[in-house]
Amino acid sequence: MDYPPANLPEIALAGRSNAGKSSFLNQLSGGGRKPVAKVSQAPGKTRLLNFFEVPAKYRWVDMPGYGFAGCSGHEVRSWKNLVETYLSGREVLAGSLLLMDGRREWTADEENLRAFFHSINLPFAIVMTKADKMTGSAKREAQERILRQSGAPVFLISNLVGKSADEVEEFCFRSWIQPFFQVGASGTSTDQVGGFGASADQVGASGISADPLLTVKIKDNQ
Ligand SMILES: Nc1nc2c(ncn2[C@@H]2O[C@H](COP(=O)(O)OP(=O)(O)O)[C@@H](O)[C@H]2O)c(=O)[nH]1
Ligand SMILES: [Mg+2]
Repeated sequence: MDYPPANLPEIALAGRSNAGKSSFLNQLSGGGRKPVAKVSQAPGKTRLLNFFEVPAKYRWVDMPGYGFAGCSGHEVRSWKNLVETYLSGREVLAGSLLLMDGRREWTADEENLRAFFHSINLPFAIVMTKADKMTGSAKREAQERILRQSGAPVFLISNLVGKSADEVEEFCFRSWIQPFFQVGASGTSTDQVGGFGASADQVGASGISADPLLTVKIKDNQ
């Protein structure tokens, strides 16, 4: 597969179609004139990996959504091939966020992803979206339930109200991105991140690139 150069750490965004992945990236872009990620009106149509760079710091990788009711075996296989190849083979992958609508249940799809992250030793956190549509007690109940089911840190945010995505970005940066640079700098491992002059001093989402750097198309013949 033809990915961008392996010179920056990456965080993968996983989640069902319509979970709010594109909206999350748009919120992180800081309300610039141009949204960074297209918000989908036709769920399930994205069959690409989209790389969004926070220059010289890291990249978000928006992965195609899942939710396989009504999908053919071929579509499911293509999705699995693209996503699993990227997740298990990408040397600069630092962590993953699993986004889900806060009003939905933890299903077999989420459980399969959790097990896959676990099998490849990839740290991950859950981001529950659409908190603006939930009451206070529903929020507490859902967050506790998903915490139990996922065994991972859980954030509950709204992509439409306030700046709650910033808290998630801070967490990713502190937990996954900074350690990645520190390991690279000490020369103990990760040769591929050495010497490219990137700085990990601060979160830089406002500098997120306006368009995906590169998209990787799913192969249609598997
Ligand atoms: N109320 C509300 N709607 C949201 C939120 N996040 C996303 N949406 C809406 O959910 C739909 C799907 O969002 P999108 O970002 O395209 O999801 P994606 O398929 O995961 O990229 C769009 O209509 C968004 O406006 C949120 O936090 N609150
Ligand atoms: Mg999207």
